[in-house]
Amino acid sequence: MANAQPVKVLTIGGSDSGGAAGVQADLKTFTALGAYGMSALTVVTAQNSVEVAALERLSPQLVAAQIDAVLRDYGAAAVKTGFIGSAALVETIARALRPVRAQQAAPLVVDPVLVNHRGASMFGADVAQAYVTQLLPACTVVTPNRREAALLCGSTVENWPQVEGAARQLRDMGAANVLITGVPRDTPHGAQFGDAFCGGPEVQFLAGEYIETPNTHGSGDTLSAALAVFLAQGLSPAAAVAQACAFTATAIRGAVHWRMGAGHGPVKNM
Ligand code: PXL
Repeated sequence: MANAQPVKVLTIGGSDSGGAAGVQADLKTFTALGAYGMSALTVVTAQNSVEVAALERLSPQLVAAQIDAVLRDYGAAAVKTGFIGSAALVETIARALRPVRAQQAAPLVVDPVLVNHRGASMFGADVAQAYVTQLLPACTVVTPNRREAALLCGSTVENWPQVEGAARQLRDMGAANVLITGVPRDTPHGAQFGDAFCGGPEVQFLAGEYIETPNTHGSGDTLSAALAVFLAQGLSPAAAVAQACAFTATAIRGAVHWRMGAGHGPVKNM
């Protein structure tokens, strides 16, 4: 149909004034993939490609009010969470999402934003614990990188056997599907780089390519946003993950030589 109504997708996350990451990356990705984007902001950052200069949190009441307002009128065919940043807010969001999960069975993608781009933990252990108790049991797919998987599991996640163990553990914690991003794997043909997907007993290695570029700011947001769109469009989790990984690789490749700011620039997700 030429003018079919788009699927409606809600992102719950932070504003990046630089437009590379957070809700801005999500909304660009939604539009690029033909979805109708809606947003509930958790924090506002003053940020560019070099630094986060300031950050202000919105009240749990205002975050819940945004989610409620969107869901009771528009509804959502899928929801993703990004930057949340406090245990109380994780709980607020889990509670606010209960109706859409129960009544509309909307898929939920949880991108557990716990570390900065250098891999350093940004919050106390209570935030990771809140994800484990409140959001993992409700989610369709959780998309941690290796460091985030380690914080959620309370273990080291460096090599492939540890990645496999963490993926299974996250499923045991209640996540229906797990995608651990940016993982290494030794093969008879040498070291490979990719992602690990687990939607059942087996953990699958999804081979990718390591693309050398400073412009990866927002790549994780882009991946989880694309995943939410493909789930909203009715793809299975495994198919949606494959399509989202392909979209993200194309977005990173498309911006390899950009020089948008002086630091870590955006990916081409629009
Ligand atoms: O990419 C993770 C992320 C999510 N949300 C916000 C961010 C970032 C990283 O910069 O600023 C608001």
